[in-house]
Amino acid sequence: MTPSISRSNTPVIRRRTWLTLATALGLATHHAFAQARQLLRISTPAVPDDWHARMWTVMKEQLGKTAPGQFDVQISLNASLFKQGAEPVAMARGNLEMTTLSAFDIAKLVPEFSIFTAGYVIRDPAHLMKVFNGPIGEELFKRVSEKMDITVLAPLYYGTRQLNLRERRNVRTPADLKGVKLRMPGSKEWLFLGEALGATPTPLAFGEVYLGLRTGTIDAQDNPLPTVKSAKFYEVTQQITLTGHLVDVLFIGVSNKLWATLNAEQKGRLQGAAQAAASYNNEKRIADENQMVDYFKRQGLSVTTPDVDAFRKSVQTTYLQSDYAKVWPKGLLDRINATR
Ligand code: KDO
Repeated sequence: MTPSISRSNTPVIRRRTWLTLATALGLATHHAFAQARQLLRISTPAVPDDWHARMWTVMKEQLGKTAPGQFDVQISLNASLFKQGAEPVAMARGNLEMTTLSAFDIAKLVPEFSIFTAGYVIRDPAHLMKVFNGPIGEELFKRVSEKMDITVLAPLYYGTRQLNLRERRNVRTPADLKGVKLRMPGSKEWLFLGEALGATPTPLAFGEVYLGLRTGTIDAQDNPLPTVKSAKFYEVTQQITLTGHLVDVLFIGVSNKLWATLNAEQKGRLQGAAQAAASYNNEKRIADENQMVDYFKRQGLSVTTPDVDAFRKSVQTTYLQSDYAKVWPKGLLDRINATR
């Protein structure tokens, strides 16, 4: 067959061959590009409306701008990928790249971290950020990397934990919580905090708390107020008691398995995006926390203020007399207290 002649004088058959070749090349490049993207699977028990869930989208969007096409960020909320507390093991096995770790998760493997699981140690969000963004954080994150194979990219303020009771009760001091089945996440470090508050701690995963409160298998739970709102615990409780017992922190962590494969520029981009996510969370959460008491009152809950000094004294004494305090590095508590 004689090839027809195009206006450009290029034989159509040759043009088609070029087109096919170019398309194939394009596809191959696209494929290689897609393959080169670093898989970043994120798992968290956080509910979609909570700030530490939304912040992952902030991180993803920032990475999309600063490192386009380099990361494949997959966000799983509501503990739909790994159950609460199982994330560090999943990371060690190479099944997960990122999560938020609590001080309680870390204390299982880095015992000195239990200092941050003790009530009334960190004073407020500003104190928390100073402690973790300074030399204390640096030293402790080194230990986390060595012992857990996880690099901490950013600390974040999770909020100040308050008591939230299913039924109204006069709570002034820890003695008033005697016999109250207080739900705590399922590890001995968490249960100890519940005990130190004077209650009967009952382990339960975050995702089961709503039903536990509704059915009465638990009498109370503790969480920061923005989470009481976003997880809708206020629908199944009648009282909030402002114990303020734990100014809680979470850490955005990445597995060292992934971290080691990144070049310096990618590390910088990922750290920058994680820090932007943490700042977003902190800003939104603090603003939200300030309006929460009014919000819950409007929802018909009673919001009470106990004798916080009595709680502080009792919780601090319980911790200082416990085995936990025995592994706290000498002088660390004083250094934390002295951080301003
Ligand atoms: C909870 O289970 O009470 C807790 O607040 C513990 C935190 O460390 C963290 O795991 C949090 O749940 C989840 O992110 C859900 O908000």
